[in-house]
Amino acid sequence: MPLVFVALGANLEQPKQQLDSACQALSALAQPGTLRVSPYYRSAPMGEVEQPDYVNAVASFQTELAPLTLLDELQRIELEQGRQRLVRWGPRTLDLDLLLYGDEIINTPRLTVPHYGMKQRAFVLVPLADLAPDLQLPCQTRLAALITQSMRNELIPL
Ligand code: A4P
Ligand code: MG
Repeated sequence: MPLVFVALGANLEQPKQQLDSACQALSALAQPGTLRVSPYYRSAPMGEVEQPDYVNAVASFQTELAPLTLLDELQRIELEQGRQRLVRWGPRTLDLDLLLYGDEIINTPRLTVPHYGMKQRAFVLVPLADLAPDLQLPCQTRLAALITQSMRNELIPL
């Protein structure tokens, strides 16, 4: 059964609680006993939109769900936690991005895996490495090779 990694981000309405609730919801998608969650980090907002700091983390679990079914479920959880899609890269109560689905490379109109931005984002790479320090990406790059000290300095552990 594939091991999947999901990035969590929130910067509205008690972001830390949003992540706690999201992890509870993710546990229902996971094979029992397989859900792991990284430490939470505070991170400055990426992008041009002025908005509050984010709380970010990464979760991993094994699942029987096919990729697009998993995406449906992630979007359902976002909506249940009050997500409104107003501005791209704008503030949100909860963002769940599918980072990795086993070793699969997926390019469909609704789903790109590995997630397109993950290799550049400290708030994704650092918690991902907390869970899986020896991970190798489907492109054969070692995760550890992508993480710099300045990326680590960008994040404040909560
Ligand atoms: N989609 C395609 N591939 C995926 C995937 N692997 N996982 C499609 C999830 N969704 C995927 O996403 C838009 C569409 O992407 C979806 O309909 C899905 O079919 P969205 O969640 O509706 O929109 P978005 O999140 O605003 O856009 P995007 O491009 O996903 O934004 P990002 O890249 O997630 O950036 N700063 C900090 N510090 N921390 C953050 O977490 N997040 C963002 C959002 C901006 N700044 C941030 C953070
Ligand atoms: Mg998103």
